[in-house]
Amino acid sequence: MIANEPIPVYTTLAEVFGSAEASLPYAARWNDVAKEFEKRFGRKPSYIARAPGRVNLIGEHIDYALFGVLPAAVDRDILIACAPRTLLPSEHRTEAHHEPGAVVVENLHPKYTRQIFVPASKKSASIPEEEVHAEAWFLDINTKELRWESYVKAGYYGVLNQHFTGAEDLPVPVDLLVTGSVPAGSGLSSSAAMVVASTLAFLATNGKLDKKEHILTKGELVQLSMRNEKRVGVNSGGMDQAASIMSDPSSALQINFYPTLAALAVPLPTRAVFVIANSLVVSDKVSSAKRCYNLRVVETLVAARILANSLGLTIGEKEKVTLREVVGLYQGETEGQDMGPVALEKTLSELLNSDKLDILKAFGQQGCDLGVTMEAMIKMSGLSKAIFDEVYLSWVEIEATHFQLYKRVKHVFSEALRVLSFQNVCLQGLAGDEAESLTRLGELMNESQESCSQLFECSCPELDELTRLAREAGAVGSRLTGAGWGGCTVSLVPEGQVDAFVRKVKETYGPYKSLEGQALNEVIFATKPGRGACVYKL
Ligand code: NG1
Repeated sequence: MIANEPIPVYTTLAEVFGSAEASLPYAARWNDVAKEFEKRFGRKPSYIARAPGRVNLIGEHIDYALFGVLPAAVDRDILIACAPRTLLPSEHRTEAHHEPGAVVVENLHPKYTRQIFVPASKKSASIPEEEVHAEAWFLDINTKELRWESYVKAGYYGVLNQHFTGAEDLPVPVDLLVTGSVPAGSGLSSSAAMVVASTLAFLATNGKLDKKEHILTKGELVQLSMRNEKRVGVNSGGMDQAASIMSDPSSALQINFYPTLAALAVPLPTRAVFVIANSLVVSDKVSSAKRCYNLRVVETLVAARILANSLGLTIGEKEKVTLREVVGLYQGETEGQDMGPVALEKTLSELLNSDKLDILKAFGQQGCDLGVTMEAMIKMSGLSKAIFDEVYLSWVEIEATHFQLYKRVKHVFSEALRVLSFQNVCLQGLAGDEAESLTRLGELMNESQESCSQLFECSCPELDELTRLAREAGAVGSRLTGAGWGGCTVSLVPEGQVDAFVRKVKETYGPYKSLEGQALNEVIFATKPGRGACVYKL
């Protein structure tokens, strides 16, 4: 089981990349960040934490409904060179960065300026009243606007609160230098890569990866990083952290979240090449969360309750039941049990092809284009307004006049089915005919794009256009990847046709016309599954 494997801590780059030869193209970048760390902080780094971005092949916006997804790590990543500083006795701590747990973080990219922050312990007077809760440590994270250091702080949060609960046990001050090659806001999950790398950097510098009595597993790091990332203000599912941590270069990763986190390597057809193309529309998930990402999380959760009620299932008043759990209860699955892919496929198809989802449409309305109002939604949920607010709105800010419950569930169920079909084609092949397999995988990707665009409304005109141009340029399938509303597309192109495909897209997609050379190569490139996160001990 991948989730039970330990977090790899390597001592050579050859181990990081599988062989000395494979490490060659990357060595200069790793050396540069180590040298630059020494120049800026006056000593060598003790560790370099690495976490990759990911491309999601199929299964969009269904991880937080607890359905399985199929991403793969890419070779673009975040590196954090880091070293602890000695914690001076209190009388010698003259500046903020001498305090226990103080962090000085710099970024090789000049756009991201140097930040210094000090975590406050619960007893400290500087913590705002409303933030004094069960946790031992507090870090001030701005959840209203996108700030680069928020992701560093998010990674630190869980490490502090999980590992430094005793009064005697204090975190060391740490210096960090970050460099990233995952384009930000592009749907390749630079955010999760930052959070995972940051979590690893703080664990390593505080000696928490060397503990003999408890070796941190990949599954535990996924759970910790998932909780950490939510601190930034986006109620994300666990796909990105799982892909960043558990990926393997030989295959894509089927990640299941229910009943527990589990990952399975899924080999891809040998002639399948996945090409990533950036729409050049930046998707700022934090600033748009209340109208986009977080709104979708709330819509799918409320829809799950309404559907459960209409199917006669019993759901506790304060339970935030997910769509996957509702499907399980409907099928007769008991707690902790997994009905398996065959039964899941059958149950999802039955629900989609029946009129059972009609309950989610607006009352007395023929079409469902308008969606339901907040008032109607509360009534449909069967909860009082007070309980509804507590369960569905107290932890998140959303902004909408109408809620599209029917369309969202149609997308989630059909997308979950497409993930199962995609895996089947990869695992079994279509009677050994690779061309036929590629065609089928491409169709599933195209259907996914249509569903994201029309039902989940997480595409945008540029993504629709870029996927269309990709199909015209020879892709057998093309879709947005990641949260959407901008960012990248992923296209499936048969091996041997990639160069012609890339050339054609470069010529036809409007926003690429002003780019040339390396800048153009940066926005469209072929990718293959990459390695998961690790720590390099220098
Ligand atoms: P990206 O593309 O990294 O923003 C987001 C979520 C995922 C998943 C996808 C949509 C985060 C960190 N990740 O991915 O969990 O829900 O959207 O499938 O928010």
